[in-house]
Amino acid sequence: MSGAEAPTWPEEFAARYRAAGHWRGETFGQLLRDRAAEHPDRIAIVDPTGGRRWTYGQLDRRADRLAAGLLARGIVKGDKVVVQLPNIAEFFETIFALFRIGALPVFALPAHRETEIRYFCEFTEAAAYVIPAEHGGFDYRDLAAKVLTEVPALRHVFVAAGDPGAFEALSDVPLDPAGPLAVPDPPAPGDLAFLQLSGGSTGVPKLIPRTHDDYIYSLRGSNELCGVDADSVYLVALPAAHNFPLSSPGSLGALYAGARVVLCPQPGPEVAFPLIESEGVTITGLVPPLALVWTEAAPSSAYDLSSLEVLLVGGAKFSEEAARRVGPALGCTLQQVFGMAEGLVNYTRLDDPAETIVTTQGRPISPDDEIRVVDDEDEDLPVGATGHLLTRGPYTIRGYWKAPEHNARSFTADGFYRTGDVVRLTETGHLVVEGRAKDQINRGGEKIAAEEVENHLLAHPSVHDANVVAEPDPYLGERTCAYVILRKGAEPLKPVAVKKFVRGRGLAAYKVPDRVEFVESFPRTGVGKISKKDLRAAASNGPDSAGGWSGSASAQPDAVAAAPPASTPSASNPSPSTPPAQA
Ligand code: OOB
Repeated sequence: MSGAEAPTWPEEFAARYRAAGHWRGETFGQLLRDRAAEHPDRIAIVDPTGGRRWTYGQLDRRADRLAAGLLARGIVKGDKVVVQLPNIAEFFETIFALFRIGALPVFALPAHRETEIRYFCEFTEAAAYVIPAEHGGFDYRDLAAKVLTEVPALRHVFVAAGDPGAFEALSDVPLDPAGPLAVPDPPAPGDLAFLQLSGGSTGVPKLIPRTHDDYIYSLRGSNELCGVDADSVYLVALPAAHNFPLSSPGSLGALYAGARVVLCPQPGPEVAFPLIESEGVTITGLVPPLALVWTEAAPSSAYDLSSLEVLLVGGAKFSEEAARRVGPALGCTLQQVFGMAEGLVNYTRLDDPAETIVTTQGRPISPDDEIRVVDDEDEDLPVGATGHLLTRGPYTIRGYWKAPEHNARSFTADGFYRTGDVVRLTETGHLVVEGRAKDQINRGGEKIAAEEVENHLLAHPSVHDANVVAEPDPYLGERTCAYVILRKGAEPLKPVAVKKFVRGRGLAAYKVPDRVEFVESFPRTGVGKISKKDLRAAASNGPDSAGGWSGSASAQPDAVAAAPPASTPSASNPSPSTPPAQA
């Protein structure tokens, strides 16, 4: 069952998924070729920056020319290329060129910084890194220059937009292949197409290997359930590389259908609403905080939003009250989506009763998605009971990329993925997300692994121990609170200094704790483990409510005189994985 780099589906399952017509032997390179042949002059990509509109024929041709140029630079099948691009047309030119070659995009987000990018480049032994010159006031060329000195194996940096500075402009790479592009060894449908990032709950993000066949099946299934066809216009409001706007049904679903993809440089109403009006956008996807903002802005907006038929909301739990407001405010159908980059995606159906749409997170795409709701001992629970969600199916991975130890924990012996989500199944087969068992903060759809941030806090010379938990936030749903125990005798620290330290470690800004609280000790469970549950309860009671456990019988002093060095395991991190910064 185990491939060299990642476990894959056992042949009996693969055969079943093929026989059912889920896996149809398609590849991304070929699907764009087919759409371009069917309707070369239809618009595929609208990029309002620079007023660009590429037809299917043009996108196909651009992908071919870039692929030829990349091949000439020595980028070959199986190579990894870290792609960190905002919502610009070159994102699609780049990934389709790589798909054609069989090189694998590694989907970084624009928010990622030195720590994450260095780790992706090192861990995947990336051959190239594709960036914009600048975006959101940040200079990616400086970041690339740092990463290049630290990761000598990285051979190329390509700048896809703006002044390339010391690097090569992506626009200088394309070559005119003599005749149709000849790829020496084109990818097969069962080959890996790309590596997606997991939200993660461990010290470093895990990479998710997705194949052409499995991902394209999820696109086809999503299109069907979301009503996407050749006349649809999909607005990419969230970062293009994230799994939700990429595939649920997302830009790739839209391209699969021969529809139009409109790139939104910013997700706020002031930028998105004019685009909805001018491009006749029919469908888009948002995380809950943005859906709230759109819902509030729409009734008084001067823009005509009547083309919008479907608003998908997911990535984090959408409250029932907020869900009820979407239809009246935006005049469209709400579709809740509960998905994960590892695979399984659930949608409420467009024709579900209104109550189902506002109170559940949908049901799986595929009749072959297997869902189990289990207790702590992996025993199946009856319908209606709340438990851990396990899943297996035709587009859910069987293991992370190069992570055998982690895979042994995250997957059951018979291949079910342990999602870390706590759910309840309704009589109609819909899922209701009730909570989370994984040690993660879901900050308005952005996932933060507590352990990753804890490891960075532990690297501070004055920090003896640290625990990071979620606290409720009216807008984001959750934000992060870090509880920190200082070393005995250490200079007192201010919360702002701790945040600055974490930011200075080169982390994406959304991972920097929103609140830092200094405590003398951590609450303990009956068996003496640190109780994150109690920390979460304290965090939700607001500032200065922590520490109530200090005098309790189960409390033990945590700050010891002879504190261990910052990188050694501590009480809350018995075996912290090496943070990317120290990798
Ligand atoms: C999407 O993908 P990821 O990989 O960033 O995060 C997956 C996790 C889920 O395991 C769950 O914990 C949470 O995000 N989540 C939701 C949710 N949708 C995702 N929790 C509650 N309610 C929801 N509706 O976030 C993602 C991928 C594809 C489509 C949509 C979202």
